[in-house]
This record gives sequence, C-alpha cells and structure tokens, in this order.
Amino acid sequence: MHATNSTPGTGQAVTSRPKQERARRTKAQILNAAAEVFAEQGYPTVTLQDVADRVGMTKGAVYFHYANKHVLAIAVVEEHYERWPELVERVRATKDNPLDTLLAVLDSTAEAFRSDTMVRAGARLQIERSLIGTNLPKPYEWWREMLAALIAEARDAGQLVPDTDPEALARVVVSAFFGVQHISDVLTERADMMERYLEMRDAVFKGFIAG
Ligand code: LUB
Repeated sequence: MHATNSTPGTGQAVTSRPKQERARRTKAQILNAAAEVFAEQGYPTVTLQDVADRVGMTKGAVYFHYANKHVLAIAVVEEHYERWPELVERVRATKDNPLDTLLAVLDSTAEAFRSDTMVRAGARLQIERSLIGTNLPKPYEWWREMLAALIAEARDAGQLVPDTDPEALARVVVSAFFGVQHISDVLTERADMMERYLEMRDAVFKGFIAG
C-alpha cells in the first residue's frame, strides 16, 4: 500500500497512485453505463439514478464524478469522438495506400456505429443536441476535414479521378454516412448497418475510382 505524503509547504495529502487509478476506473465504469442508458432511452428520460442503477453504484458516487446529466451527456459525446483519431491511426498502420486507408476507415466506422455502445450513444445524443444545450462538440466537421485529406491523398496518388473535389466528396460521404446510420438505427436498430453502408459506399465512390 503506497503511503500518502503531503506536498512540501502545502500540507495537502498527495493522492496515491492506486487511488487515482481507482477513480479513473470508476469514471470509466460510470461513462460506459451512461452510454448504455443514453443509447437505449435517449437524453430526456434518463436520470442519474438510472445510471447509478446500471453501474451498480449509489447516485452519490455518480454525482461525485459527474455533477449532472448534462455533464454526463457531454462526456459521452466527447468520449465517442475520441474513438475516431485512434481508429484512423490504427487503420493507417495496416494499409499501404490512401484509397485502401480511406475505405477501411469508413468500413471500421460503420462497424463501430453498429456495435460500439459509446458511438451509438454519442450519435443519439447528437441527434438530441437541441435538448442538451449548445456546449456539445460540433458534429460532422472533424469527419469532413479528415475524409477530405484522405480523398486528396488518394486522388494525388492516382487512385481517384483527377477532377475529384476532396471537400465536395467529403461532404457527400459524411451526409450519406450520417443518413445511412440514422435510417438503419430507426428501422432496424442498426442490424442492417453494414449492408446499407456498403451499398452507399460503393454507389458514392463508383464514379471516382480511377482506372
Ligand atoms: C457522423 C455522427 C453520425 C459523421 O460526425 C458526427 O458527429 C457523426 C454523429 O453525430 O455520422 C459521419 C461519419
């Protein structure tokens, strides 16, 4: 057991590393439970008590880490966005050309929308953003910028037709992807997500693949 000691001159106990690790784990457990409840029920009806019941903690324990439902919803949306840069880097490391990277990033994102509860919750909360307040992260823009960069790389590598406009194609892909995942969610709870996404991907890129 690590002894705690005070920071010289402050008299404040320095929290031991195990205690910090326990707090980090507790916050992660609460966030995962909140994502489950938000994804299932949506923002309006969820209470901190619902989250506490799901994670098996007292409401006070949840309240200690997240002061209210609004803060919790923002944390879930932010955590859902954390997934994407990591996903892009993971995919980039496995592909040797920009078009394969672009398509694999989109394929993996579609799978995440089908199976990752944090992503499903983040997407639902973004739909309900008018109920949550303006300080939710702005949606879509990160994806538009990231996809435009990958599309430009694929065009410059001769894999997309030379007159491909990366910004315009990125906007089309983000809009089409958003629509596919939303309609799949409403009609089948995303059970047909991969089939509908692949139809969209092949239709959108068909006219742009070079050669
Ligand atoms: C993506 C959604 C659903 C954009 O960027 C976002 O915020 C998105 C949820 O808000 O589609 C397309 C990958």
